[in-house]
Formats: sequence, structure tokens, C-alpha cells
Amino acid sequence: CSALSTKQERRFPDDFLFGTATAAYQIEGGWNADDKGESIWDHLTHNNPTVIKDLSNGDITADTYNNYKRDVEMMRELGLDAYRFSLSWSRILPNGLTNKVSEAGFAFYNNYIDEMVKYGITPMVTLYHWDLPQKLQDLGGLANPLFPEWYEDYARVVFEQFGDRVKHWITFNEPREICYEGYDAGRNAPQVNATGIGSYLCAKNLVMAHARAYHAYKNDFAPSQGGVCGITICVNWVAPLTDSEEDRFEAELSRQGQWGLYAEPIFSEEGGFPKELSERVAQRSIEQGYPRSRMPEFTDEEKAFVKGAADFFGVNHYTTFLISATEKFSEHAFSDFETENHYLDEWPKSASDWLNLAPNSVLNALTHLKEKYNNPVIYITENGWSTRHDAGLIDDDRIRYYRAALENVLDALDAGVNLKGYMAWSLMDNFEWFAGYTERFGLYEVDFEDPARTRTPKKSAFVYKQIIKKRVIDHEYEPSSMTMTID
Ligand code: PNW
Repeated sequence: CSALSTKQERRFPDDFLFGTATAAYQIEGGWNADDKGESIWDHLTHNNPTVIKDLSNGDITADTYNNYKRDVEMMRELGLDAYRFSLSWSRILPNGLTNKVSEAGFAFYNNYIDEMVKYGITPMVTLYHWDLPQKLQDLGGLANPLFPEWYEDYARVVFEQFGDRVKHWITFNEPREICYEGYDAGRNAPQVNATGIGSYLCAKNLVMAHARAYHAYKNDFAPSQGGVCGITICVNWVAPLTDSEEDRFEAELSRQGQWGLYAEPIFSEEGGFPKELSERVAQRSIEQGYPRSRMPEFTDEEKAFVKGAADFFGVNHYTTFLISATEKFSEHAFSDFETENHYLDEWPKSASDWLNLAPNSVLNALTHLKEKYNNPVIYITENGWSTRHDAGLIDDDRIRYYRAALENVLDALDAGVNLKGYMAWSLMDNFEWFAGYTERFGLYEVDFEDPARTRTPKKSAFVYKQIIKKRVIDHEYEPSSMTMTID
């Protein structure tokens, strides 16, 4: 035994789930394979191609539709415990509604899941990662009050089909990006520009849809299938730029707008939308001449239905934003809470303008959630770093980021955070939304010029593999070669 070892090694628990994450539109391709229906991302990129930086789209992307066996081989090379991926709603229900189901869509996901399960990899499935069937968007999408019904119908089909093998369900990925960016700021698909109104309608319908799917699962599927169901919210750390009371208040409002709007109804004691933000919107609405608040309310019955409706809190965490009250919200007419984000010069920069490496970012976010929401079960469902498309395979800055984040994961475990797993974003390079293929988040490089979409491990893949295998972070570890094997 190593009585001579002086430095105490901190270990990840044996049952801690290490994985990687992806999303359907970003990796699958096969955008119109078999009877797949059009999604809002197909629609946006085809009808308005100049919104994407390199004029690209996800028509083929990494072509997982034809390469899923290679994807699972990569999971085995890395020694992953789990793999998080999303289902394309319009691949399963071409029109969005359940009167027509796609056997080809079922077959694709059944094969993908079977291949993972065969090798002992735990599938973690997101039902909705931004790619709404266009037919439902034509009816208003998430702004239509019938949305929760459509969503529950879809969720039931999915639980029924895949729930014998899938035990970890995530209803939505990143409500803020869906609602605020999609229906308010008009940046994400469907690019509805309904300033100060759209995101709140969407937020309520999304939260109700989540709760309907959750209860459907708990009542009708979990008793026989035995899995868990949660939601993934992007919780970046948001802190005041200075210690002034104004900055602290503005930072709190920013947290409420970025993620409290979606987390509070589900995870708080009181239920409903966050208090200070609701008050601000109500007051501004009246000043602006509206007869009532632009933000809808939950009835007591709805509050009770939504409160506690999650087995875990999925956290996507990337970075820290600093907020200053000197940029008054009123100067940002399109938002009730958005102000300029500040970063410190000494924070290392990624290839994405919003993503920097701030100290203790993961730890701050997780301990905040522990305190605020009574120590919920948490999975980190995304965390990652972008490099430029031509950065090559030696990605030491990504390695530095992952090591820092995982040190924080150990700190959080020491601090009593109920953290059960960590999914790195991303298994491989993919279609990075408006950045197209100009920003790369993969542990594996994908050659998008090559019809075979060859995947090659980056240096970070070897480092992540070593951490998973040894359950410790060795900051000195260097891969001895760039040849990957399955252990
Ligand atoms: C996530 N931010 O989006 C998404 O879930 C992924 O699909 C995406 O590829 C990944 O992060 C990298 O961008 C985010 O501004 C979008 O802090 C924006 C932010 C964070 C995550």
C-alpha cells in the first residue's frame, strides 16, 4: 500500500456518472431521411441561411444518422458511464402530433440506444433540444396554450417506446435559450420578435409542459420502468461587478431572468415565477400602458402541479457573467432584466465571445443552487470549451478548462452538493447553431469535408479518458501517443 504517498488524492465516487453530451440537430444530419418532418431549425437555416455565420446548416453535420455505431465506439474508447443525447421530435412524429408516428424514426433511436446498452453505457435522453416540428410552430409553437398538451402526447410516445432501456429523462434543454432567445430577443429559432411578452408566455407553457410530462412519467411509466425525470436549465454563475447594493440587486434580477423564471416554479418552496422579477415586469407593464402584467401568473392549482415536479436539476454550466447596474435595464428596451455582461481581462478566452474561464465558476453555481433549492439532486448535463475550427488536435486550453471544472466538481462534492454526474459538451465537433462550424466543442474532431465524417480524438479525449478511468485528476498526465484504443 502507498504509505509513502503524501499528497492526498481526491477521488470521484465510483457511482458518479461521467459522460458526454450532444443534441439531435447538432449531430444527426438526415434532416429529411425517410419520413422525418421539418423542424424549426431546418426551416430557419433553409429559408434564412445568412443568419448562420458560415452559411452552413445541420442537414448532414456529423451524420450520426449513418455513423451511430462509430459514436458508440467513441463512448467505449473514452470509457463513458453515460451518454446524453436528444431526440428529434419531428423524426419521431413528422407532423408534431401523435396521429402519425415514424417507424424509421423509432428504428434509428432503438438501434442507437441498443448499441449503447449493449456496452453498458447509460443513455440519458433529452426530449427537446430546440428542434420543434415546424407544423407546431405554424400554430404558434411554445406560445400556444395547447403546447403542454402536445408535449405530453409526444412524451408519452417516447416513454412508451424507449423507457424499457432509458432510465434518465430530461424534458427540456435550456428554457432560456428556447423562450428568451426564441420568442423575445428573436435570436434563436423560431426568431419570433415578441419583446417583453413572448418569453413569458413561452416560460409558462414550457414549465406546464414539463410538469405534465413529469407527472405522466411518474404516474404511468416510472412504476414499471423505474427511471427518473428532470429538466436541464443553463445556470451560468451571475455575480455583481462591484459589491454595491445596486449591482447586487441587478445581478439577482439577472439570475431570475436567466434561469429563475424556469427553476423557481419547479424547485422553490413558494412556487410560481420569481418575486422581484414579477414585480418589476408588473410595474413596467402598467407604466407602458398595458392593462395588466406582461408576465402571466400561475393559478394556485397550477403552482401545486408544477412545484416539486422534478427528480433532479440538470445544470448546463459554462461560464461567469458580471453584472453592473450602471447599464440600466431601461436602456435595453427589449428586456426587463438584460444588461451588459462583463468579464475580467485575466480570464482566459475561448473561441466563443461569451465563454471565458472564470475561477470557481462551477462551484459558485452549484453551491448557490444547493442553498436556494434545498439541496436538490443535480447532474451537470453540459460543460465545455470552444476552440477555433482550425485549432487542431492539441487542445491544451480545453484540457485546462476541464481540469478546472472537475476540480470544482470535487469541491462541490466536498461541500455537500448532491451531484450525481457530469456530462462534457461535447463528444464531438458539431453544428454550433449561429456559429455554424466555426466554433468547435468536441473531444473528437470531425472532418466535415470528408463524406465519411471521420472522427479523430483530440488530446483532451485522452485526458478525459484517464480521469474517468482513475477517478482522480492528474494534472501532470500527458498521453503517450494519440492512438486511441478500447480498454
Ligand atoms: C448550450 N451562454 O447553449 C446548448 O445546450 C448547446 O446546444 C450548445 O452547443 C452549447 O451550449 C455551446 O454553445 C448555450 O450564453 C448557449 O451562456 C448560450 C450560453 C450557454 C449555453
